[in-house]
Amino acid sequence: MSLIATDQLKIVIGLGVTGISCAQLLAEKGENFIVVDTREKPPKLEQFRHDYPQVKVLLGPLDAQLLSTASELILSPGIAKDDPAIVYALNRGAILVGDIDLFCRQVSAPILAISGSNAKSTVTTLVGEMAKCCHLDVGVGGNIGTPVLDFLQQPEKDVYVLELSSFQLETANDLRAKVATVLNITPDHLDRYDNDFQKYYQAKHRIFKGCENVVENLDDVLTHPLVAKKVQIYAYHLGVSDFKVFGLLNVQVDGEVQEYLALAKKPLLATNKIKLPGRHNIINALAALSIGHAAGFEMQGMLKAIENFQGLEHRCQWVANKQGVDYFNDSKGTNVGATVAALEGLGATLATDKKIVLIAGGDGKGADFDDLAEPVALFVKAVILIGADAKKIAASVAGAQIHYATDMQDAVRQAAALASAEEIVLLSPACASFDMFTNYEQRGHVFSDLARKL
Ligand code: UMA
Ligand code: ADP
Repeated sequence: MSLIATDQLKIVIGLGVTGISCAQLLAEKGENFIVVDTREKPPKLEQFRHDYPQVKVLLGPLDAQLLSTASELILSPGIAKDDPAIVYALNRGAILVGDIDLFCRQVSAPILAISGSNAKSTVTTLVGEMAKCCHLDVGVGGNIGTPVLDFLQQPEKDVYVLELSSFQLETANDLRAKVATVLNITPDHLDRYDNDFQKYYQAKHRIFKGCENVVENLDDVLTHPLVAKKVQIYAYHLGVSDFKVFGLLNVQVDGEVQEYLALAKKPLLATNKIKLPGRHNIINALAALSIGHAAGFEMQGMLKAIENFQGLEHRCQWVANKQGVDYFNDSKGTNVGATVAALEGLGATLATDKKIVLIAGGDGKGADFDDLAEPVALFVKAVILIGADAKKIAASVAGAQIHYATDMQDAVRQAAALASAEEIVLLSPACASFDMFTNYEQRGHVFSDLARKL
């Protein structure tokens, strides 16, 4: 077989929602392509075969020889680009692209691109709500769920707000976002990056390639981009607002000090009007404001969106009050940085003698849990551990009161016995759920149902 790449064949790698959206685009364009997936039975295989009977689908380990016959490899985010078969094909002249680049080539509306280790879905959704309140027709998609190419099935929007994962950014060369931001960076997905935090950081910072405006979180130095001087920089932090910097401002109202979101030392919205729980959500509101401002959204519409926004399920979501104890479902807290933010964010809202009972544990994805020690010491009364990495977490928070639970029911029962009125029971696992649950949503539902039934 000739190993020389032809300019005819394109290969879509992965038959998940991204791969299917890529296949749809190529089929509509009449391109010559096949689809491969390493799994023996990708979940949507039957449906795909039904919808695209003419498209060849090959399953099983990636075949380096086959891939090297393609002119273009269209890679799904769930597959790493350093897979040996892919590297082999690239060395023989194949070009690597992802769905984000294919999308950017097709649309001319501005793209607001949002990445970060945590808070992406919350901020992306809130920026989308801001766009709506500013009477813009908006598409909200990417890692949050809707593959970006699905937007090509509809008339072009006024603006696209895209949540982008490091996996998606690995193959994004042509993003040229109107506004690009990395909200925060703490270790996650290190199993995909050879345990090398710098590789993960570099993948995230690809979001800034060719962008017009950047938004920087001054509280996290790792979000500061290396960009050309002509790129406009907007910034925010949880400190005092300054000229061009979104932040906070204390204002005297009826003899009382009231905290406001602010810009250029002008108060915008009282922070007690924000419905999302926890201090960490104040920085999320400031991030969304800065992104919207950089995109040219009108201020009143943005503030109305913040006031109306109830937050997303499984993200420090209040689910019940039983015997005076508030129960929060933060099942989406799937890494250490997220749980640290949830503890600090909710802990700051408690009276000094009140504490959090934390339910944590699961599959830690190879993470180091040591950063949990400080917020646990400050805000946590007891830690109830579940799942595969329970012992590893216990070793990192050794000074804390630790209990083990056999399952979520046992964990919630123990938490209810430990928490007192005006305290909090928080599920924020710092881990993926796959060792005990189908996904983080199921884990969150199980916890919430148990809490409501107490
Ligand atoms: N897979 C294989 N072999 C293949 C192809 C995929 O084993 O040949 C596995 C992957 O390792 C992964 C799963 O199948 O476990 C799905 O991978 P995929 O690339 O087909 O994923 P999609 O269904 O296209 O969904 C992707 C994102 N998934 C991933 O990045 C793993 C979705 O984010 C995203 O919503 C969707 O595109 C639309 O843009 C999910 C996610 O978990 C929610 N993202 C990670 C996160 O948020 O932490 C990054
Ligand atoms: P992502 O899409 O990046 O996973 P989400 O908005 O779904 O982000 O939030 C995931 C988790 O991140 C939340 O459940 C919470 O524990 C944590 N989190 C929320 N805001 C922040 C923040 N500003 N910094 C760090 N962690 C946060």
